[in-house]
Amino acid sequence: MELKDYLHAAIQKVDQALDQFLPKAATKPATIHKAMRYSIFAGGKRLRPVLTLAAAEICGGTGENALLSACAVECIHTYSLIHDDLPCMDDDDLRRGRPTSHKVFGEGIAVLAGDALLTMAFELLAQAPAAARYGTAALVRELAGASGSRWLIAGQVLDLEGEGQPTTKAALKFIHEAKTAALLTCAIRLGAMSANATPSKLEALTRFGHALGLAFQVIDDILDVTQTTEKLGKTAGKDAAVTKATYPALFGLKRSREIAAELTEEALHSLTPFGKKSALLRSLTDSLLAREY
Ligand code: GRG
Repeated sequence: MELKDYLHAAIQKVDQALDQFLPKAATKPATIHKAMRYSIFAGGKRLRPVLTLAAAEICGGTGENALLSACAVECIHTYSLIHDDLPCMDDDDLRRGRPTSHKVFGEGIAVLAGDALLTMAFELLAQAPAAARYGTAALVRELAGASGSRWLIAGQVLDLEGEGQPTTKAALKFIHEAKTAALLTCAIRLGAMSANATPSKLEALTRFGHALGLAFQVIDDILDVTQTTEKLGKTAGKDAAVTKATYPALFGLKRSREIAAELTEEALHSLTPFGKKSALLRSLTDSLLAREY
């Protein structure tokens, strides 16, 4: 199957499931449910839930069994974006091509919409079917770990504390692991776990997720410098404006592009055990290196 067709079908499945699982916009109190839906249906790339479905399939499982996990990860990701955009964090006006949640609903509701999506993630994941090797509690622990204070939140803390501060390559790599690679890897692992992946396949996909997540963030840093706000759907040039620690700031654009290519190569290499079955994940990986937003 062509990557474009696969993405179209997978995104449609995820969107339909999110629409089914999230409370309707009219559910009382309507403001919070409108705000949750506003951000979750704002046109994100759906990379993480697509990776969950693709990881399940490469391990011989079905997208169907991975759907609750896929939606849970997208809820966590969207919550992190809403909170990241708040005035007390990055203070951004634009996200996914639209005014940010706090611009539309006010700061209080934006905080609560993030909180509600975070909580919703675990309500969904708790209903995910267990596999022989991985019970539902293992899935819940996986997502809680990746989105907790050791990883996703750690990334945000270090990002906040690092603004305007000099950094080292190792420190920057850890920020990228925490704020991006951990949740992306978790998305992939949850898919594999839903398919009852063998420990060695789970391990290979964990290496894939780690390298892909780092490549994704290096490219995100590059795009912040090279693309326009219109193209990105979020404010371009923001990292340099707040002197955030980024790859282009530390290594320059040329070396950052080489690093992204090296990490992409590493991600592709980790798919070797899957042979021909990995064709789709390979083209998805290649397409992320070439992405423009
Ligand atoms: C827990 C508040 C909180 C934040 C967590 C730093 C951070 C982590 C979030 C800020 C946004 C950011 C730069 C995250 C890093 C990962 C990343 C590149 C997110 C954007 O992901 P895309 O491009 O977004 O997949 P879409 O909108 O397409 O889903």
